Amino acid sequence: MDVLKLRNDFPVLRDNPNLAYLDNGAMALKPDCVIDAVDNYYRKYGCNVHRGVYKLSYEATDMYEKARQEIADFINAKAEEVVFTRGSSASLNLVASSYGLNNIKPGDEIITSELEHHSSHMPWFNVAKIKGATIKYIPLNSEGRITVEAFKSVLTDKTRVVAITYVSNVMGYITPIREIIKLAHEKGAVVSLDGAQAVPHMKVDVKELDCDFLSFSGHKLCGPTGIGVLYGKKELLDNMEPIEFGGDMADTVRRDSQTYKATPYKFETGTPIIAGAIGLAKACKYLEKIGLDNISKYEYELKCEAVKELKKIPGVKIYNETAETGIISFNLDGVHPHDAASVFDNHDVCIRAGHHCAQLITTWLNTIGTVRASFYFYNTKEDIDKFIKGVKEAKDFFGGF
Ligand code: 7TS
Repeated sequence: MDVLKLRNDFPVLRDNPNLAYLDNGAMALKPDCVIDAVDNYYRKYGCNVHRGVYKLSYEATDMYEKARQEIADFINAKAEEVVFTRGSSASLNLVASSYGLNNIKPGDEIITSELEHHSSHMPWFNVAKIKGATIKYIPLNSEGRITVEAFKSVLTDKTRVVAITYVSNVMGYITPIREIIKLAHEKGAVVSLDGAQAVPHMKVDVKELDCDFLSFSGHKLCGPTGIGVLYGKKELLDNMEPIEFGGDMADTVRRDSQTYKATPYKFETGTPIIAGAIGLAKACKYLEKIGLDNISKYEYELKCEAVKELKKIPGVKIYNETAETGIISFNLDGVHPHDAASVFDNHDVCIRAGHHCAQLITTWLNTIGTVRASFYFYNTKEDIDKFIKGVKEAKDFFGGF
């Protein structure tokens, strides 16, 4: 993996050579090939799909459906199992609103965890409230991890759904998901996996995992904003009701009846996110070329190097030293995470601070928030140097905690 060559694919990095972009957990930067794919659609096609009876629209439809197939290949799914959404939040909500509201009954149990992003946990909290079901939290171990043993301790015959993250956006831990999915299936429960922080960084194969649903966002894997994916097993999607109704998803509409198109179209109401899908397919190809295994290995190395340097600075509390991914969450003694982040900004280091839309885990950590550095394949040792310099300057600035 030639990182310096790869960096050159990114206009933001070319235009800002001093920038250390370490906010990849929030969003990844976009390479030329993705921007060009979006640009090409708007310049050369710019028309709608699935409805025009003219060549230009047929071609745009082909591009859009080819994108679906390529994205399906990326996660080893079938094209009809890929529903385009606005992003992870929309995908996770779709599962809860469609599968959840139609299948959960009073007394049923939904297992989730305190490592969830709000978008994974809150839709099920809502379902539980409406349907009279119970939410059960997997007890985290002393490091804040989900273990298989802890999962077993909350799994019962009443478990109907497991809504769980694959990689935590705050702690960067990888959930032991294969075992959990197997155990959940033995009880007849379905698993809604939040892949927002996993799919961009490691090889994810839905067939191998046997997950029932997988949600992820395009913008975190070098794709455009406004596009995401809900993967669902075909037999589940086929039996689910749409949650939005109208254009393009309808089959027949009469005064006293309405029917819908087949999966996945029945979930894609209105004009779809055409440029987004085309750009996302290009991003998947781009990442595949680099190699997902190379990406995860490299990010982990960067994280280990940064942790080693951080540990030399007194007053730095790292919350997730053993994370297997490229995410570091930490705080500086006595310094509000947002204050620390503004010092980093003065040094052209982009990081995120706060609760990261995961208040259950920041509460568990007994803090109002953390400072988070999150790496991607285009980050370098120089970025780490700038980051560590930022930590030292913050320490000096706030009075050498
Ligand atoms: N799930 C996880 C694990 C996430 O990290 C995020 C976004 C989402 C769901 C929601 O994704 P969206 O594309 O619908 O917004 N996480 C973050 C983050 O950590 N910093 O900014 C956004």
